[in-house]
Amino acid sequence: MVNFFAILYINTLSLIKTVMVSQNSSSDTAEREAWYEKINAYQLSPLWRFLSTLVTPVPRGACVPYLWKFAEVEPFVLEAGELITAQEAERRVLILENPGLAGTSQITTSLYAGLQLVKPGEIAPAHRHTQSALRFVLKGSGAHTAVDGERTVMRYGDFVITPPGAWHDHGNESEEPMIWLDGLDIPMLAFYDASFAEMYAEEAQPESRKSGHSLARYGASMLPVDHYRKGTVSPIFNYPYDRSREALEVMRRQDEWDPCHGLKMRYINPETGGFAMPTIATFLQLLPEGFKTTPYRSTDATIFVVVEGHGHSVIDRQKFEWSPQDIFVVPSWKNVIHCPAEDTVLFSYSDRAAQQKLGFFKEQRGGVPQNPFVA
Ligand code: GTQ
Repeated sequence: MVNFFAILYINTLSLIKTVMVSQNSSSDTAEREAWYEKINAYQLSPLWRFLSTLVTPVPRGACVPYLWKFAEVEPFVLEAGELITAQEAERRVLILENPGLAGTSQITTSLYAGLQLVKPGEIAPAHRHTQSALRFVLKGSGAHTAVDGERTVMRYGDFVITPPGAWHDHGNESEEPMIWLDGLDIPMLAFYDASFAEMYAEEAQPESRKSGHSLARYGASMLPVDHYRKGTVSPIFNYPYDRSREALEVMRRQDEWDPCHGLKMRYINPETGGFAMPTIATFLQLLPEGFKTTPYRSTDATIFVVVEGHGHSVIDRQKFEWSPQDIFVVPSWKNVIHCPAEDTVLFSYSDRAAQQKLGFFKEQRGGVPQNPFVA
């Protein structure tokens, strides 16, 4: 790893030198300028003027660290519930937009996040789309999502999947409003220009399987005898928090804490052992009181949700205080350390599932100083 980064730094140095020479705009004579304009009419442009911004020595996206305090934004989510119905809005969601990505509806360069409200008695009508969606429940208990004919009742901390192309509607037959975080790969599908969506003929899809069926069939460390891999997405679509939390609690007794992550698990597709979703990786981690993580950075900008505990994180040298239900973003290649003031559970999601499949995911542990040649 050290050698790899040493080589990276040397390469970076030579790249910067090349770029400095070629980017010196004062060397762009009037003759060159006129020529650039001439070829521009033919939809051509000289790479040497853009190389350094196209092929950067380290990730240099516009995404910035940010934290949403649930207590601050929840009133607005509830106010939205007075302004418009779930039926009219189709999805009544407040988008969490990264301040560095204004106007894009993105929380990171590749991912979307929003806070969805479903009030008692409401239905968010059935539709389907090529985007993958996850729900992470933040408030309320007892509302449901229906996916491909099966309903799942949702509770605090549950991680729920809507696979690409699957019909889904949300309903709330409980007595209280429900709020969850939506995480989708909308920017990725937009990048590939591969978005398709349609409404279902009815408001809610018919129930064709009993609630709990998928979890029983696929979530008990068994698969039906003749079941072989069917697709790219997990057949489990609700990973209940009580099960995942219990697993972390039992494992902590071994006292095997990772310096960067505490006790961190990834949600899997039981058919393959791969990530539960094709493009989005999801994780749940336990950090014990007083644990201070070692700096860590990776190329998958990550959205964290505080499920339990108070504390703070330092992201790219900025401090963010958090408490339960807060949501924060760690951009690509920015160092993060977590400092829980009490036992803490963090849920997180990122595009690591996609990056690993495509072969460019990188991570670095231990807080090696920033490349000094990069501002
Ligand atoms: O619940 O299907 O936040 O389609 C954005 C787009 C939620 C959903 C969002 C969606 C949904």
